Amino acid sequence: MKRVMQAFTVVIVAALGLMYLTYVLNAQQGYTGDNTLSVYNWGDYIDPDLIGKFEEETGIKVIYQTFDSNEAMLAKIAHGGTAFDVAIPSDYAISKMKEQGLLIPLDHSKLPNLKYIDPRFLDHPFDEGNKYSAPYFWGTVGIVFNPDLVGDLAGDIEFTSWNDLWDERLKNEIILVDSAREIIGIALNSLGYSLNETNIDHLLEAKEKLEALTPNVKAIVGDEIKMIMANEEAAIAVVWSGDALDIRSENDKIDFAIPREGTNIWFDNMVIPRGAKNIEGAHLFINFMLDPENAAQNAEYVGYSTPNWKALEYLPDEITEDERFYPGPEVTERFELYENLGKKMTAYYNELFLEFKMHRNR
Ligand code: N2P
Repeated sequence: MKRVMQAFTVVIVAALGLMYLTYVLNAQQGYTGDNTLSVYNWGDYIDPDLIGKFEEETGIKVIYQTFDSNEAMLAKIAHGGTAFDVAIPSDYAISKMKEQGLLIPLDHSKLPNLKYIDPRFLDHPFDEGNKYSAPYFWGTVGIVFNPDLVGDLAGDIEFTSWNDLWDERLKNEIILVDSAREIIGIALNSLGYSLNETNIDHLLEAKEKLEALTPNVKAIVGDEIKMIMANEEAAIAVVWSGDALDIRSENDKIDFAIPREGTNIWFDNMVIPRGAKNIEGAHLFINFMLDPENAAQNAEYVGYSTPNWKALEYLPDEITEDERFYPGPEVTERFELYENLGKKMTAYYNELFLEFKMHRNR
């Protein structure tokens, strides 16, 4: 009996030793828990090689899903059916998620690479002290155009004003990004109103103005915009700034303009949504994306502007010095950040956008 007990003790001690060793080895790699990490990001918004690199470095398998608007992302996370460990919403959506208790605070001690973020992109009112969010990409909304195709139709147009989109020579030539705030926003901008307008008369005026754009609108789509523009199937598109660079990498004729009335400036940040199953892994992922070399590789691949000052050193000067993609603070000061307009107003914007889309199909 004594011998059996001794053998039993040896086996238990060996098993515990093995468990401890695995733990230490994993911990050295910064990984002590679950083997998967569920990431929820915008479409076309990461270099897939970086996912592979992260998996190799940590032994964590990434399950990756995408969304194409903040509204779609918010609905899915608020519904709670799927647990995500990391998501990448924009500023006003982060403020909404905070308000609805949908975010888990970040542990800054696990994010040493935060020091590479330009202070200009930290501590914004949508998340003071970056308690819940770490910067990923930033940008604006503008007009991508093909000067040859526009030239054939209306050579004098350079899109210095949002109102140029309404020129009747541009019939069936404009592609719009399928996103409510952006599209209501171009009408608001063209009328000189705020992108956070809550005055119903002004909003109805904007909707009427949008409906007048209908003859010029060829399609309202998501990431397909890039293919349509690269293939020269349309002359003009309203898109987020980084998409312009991505299209340009396929077709160097393509140009990009930010109209003089101003535009939206946005900041997309990484967060950990409520219900996350791998909080440790989420911090590893966020810190990995904050690493300057990884951030530069990501920016080069997707075309968007990085908030990582150190990453800028690895990027071509012709891009980081281009004011359209890296506008300085004196320029962006004139741009407007979307505010969290509250449930009712957000629903109203969505409804106006839907009505515009329905009007097009009539
Ligand atoms: C689209 C990513 C755009 C993000 N692929 C705009 N916030």
